[in-house]
Amino acid sequence: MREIRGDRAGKGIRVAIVAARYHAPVTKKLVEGALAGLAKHGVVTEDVDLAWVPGAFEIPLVARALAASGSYHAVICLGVVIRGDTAHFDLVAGEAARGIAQVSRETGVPCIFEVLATEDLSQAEARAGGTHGNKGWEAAEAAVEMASLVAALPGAR
Ligand code: INI
Repeated sequence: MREIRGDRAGKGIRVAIVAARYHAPVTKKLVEGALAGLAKHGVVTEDVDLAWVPGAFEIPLVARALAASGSYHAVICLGVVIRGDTAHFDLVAGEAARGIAQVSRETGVPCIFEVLATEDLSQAEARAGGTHGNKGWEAAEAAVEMASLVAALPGAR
């Protein structure tokens, strides 16, 4: 049996981050966490690009363009959707999740989903450098591992 694994050696891995400006103070913390996590795992700053979109609903379109460009080994999607803020919470959060998953499968480029969907602002803050860690950092680790795993799969270019 051969076990196929990714690792967390990020040197040479090019990453795009798509971040939603909605709830910007929290999303910025996620971005900071992602950048710190990428750097910790050896991804150099010159190999990271960051695109801001208005809200989580817009993430899939930009993620798709970046993933399809062939310029990146992984795309990290960051946003914050808070149930209390909108009647269309489920639509925004659902479309972001569905769209990002679709981009990943269609392009073959790992798209990491860290769009927080929480009941209130304090739950989001807790996951963006607070008591529950920083989901941006976790996204960075997932991006590096998935980029390495996809490169190790049979038939990988
Ligand atoms: N976008 C978010 O990223 N988070 C939210 O909590 C949110 N709320 O509450 O509505 C939100 N809405 C904007 C949406 O993502 C689009 O930008 C907008 O509908 C324009 O297409």
